Amino acid sequence: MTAALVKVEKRGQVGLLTLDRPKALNALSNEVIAELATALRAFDADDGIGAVVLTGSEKAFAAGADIGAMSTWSYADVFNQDYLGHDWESLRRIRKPIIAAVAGYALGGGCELAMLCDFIIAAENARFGQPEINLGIIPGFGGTQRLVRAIGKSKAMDMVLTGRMITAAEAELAGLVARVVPVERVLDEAVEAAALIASKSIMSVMMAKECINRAFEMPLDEGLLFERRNFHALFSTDDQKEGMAAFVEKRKPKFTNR
Ligand code: DAK
Repeated sequence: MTAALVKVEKRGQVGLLTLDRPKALNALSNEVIAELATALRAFDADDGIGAVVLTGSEKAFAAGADIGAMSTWSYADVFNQDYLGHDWESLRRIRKPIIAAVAGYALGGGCELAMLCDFIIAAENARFGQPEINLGIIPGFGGTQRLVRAIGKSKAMDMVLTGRMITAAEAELAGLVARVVPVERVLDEAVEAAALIASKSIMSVMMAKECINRAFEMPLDEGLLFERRNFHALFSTDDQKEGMAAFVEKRKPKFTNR
């Protein structure tokens, strides 16, 4: 049996996934993405898990898709096998929040994977980049789309066209990452944030995630209506009654996710 490329752990109500292919700086082979997709789907279906943290090593979150594997492929090879299509696409369907805890390199598909997560907590040594241009290709999983939405056209053009890396400090200033912390804190910070999220009502958490993601897809008018309908819907839940009763009674809420 081959060793797992993604370590799967539970810390209370937090699912923790660690990319574990150190010799290739966590390069995202088909096998890594398939394991990641399987583990995320399992956490998504697990009632005991409220949020997920995805991390790598201190040196690399992930240095991109596997260049060795890609190097000899033709257009027909990648098109016919829908290279990285199915499993990568399925990562977008996860309903529970995913926090990326990024230390070291997050390059190419690694940067795209971090951006696919709901937010990024970066270590001070994190480096983000879309260096595909140096390989004669372009980003293939959202680098030309999510990056623009995250940091705007000018900075996205700079990163994608020059292939240069940006520091954690630059990434925070640009709005790509939510927080920057010392490298030894990054995992704990992300797990604590995930535990805090997991302590809320999962229904409101998942609806909030859906609403925010819809902001990228919909005109404002439709997005506001989508938000309002979800807001209305939450008044049918036990957790809304419990959350508000607890506030009025000055106690902590006990959510049941119903
Ligand atoms: N793939 C395979 N192996 C990699 C790798 C990668 N992306 N990055 C690093 N490695 C391997 C190196 O080959 C080396 O292996 P050995 O020689 O020891 O066997 C080992 O990791 C350590 O790397 P270095 O010796 O280079 O370490 P350094 O500290 O000197 O440099 C570095 C670190 C991260 C700056 C450097 O390794 C580097 O530039 N790596 C390549 C970064 C890169 O260009 N990434 C973009 C790849 S293209 C799609 C989804 C995703 C994508 C496309 C489509 N669809 C859904 C359609 C994504 C594409 C990409 O990511």
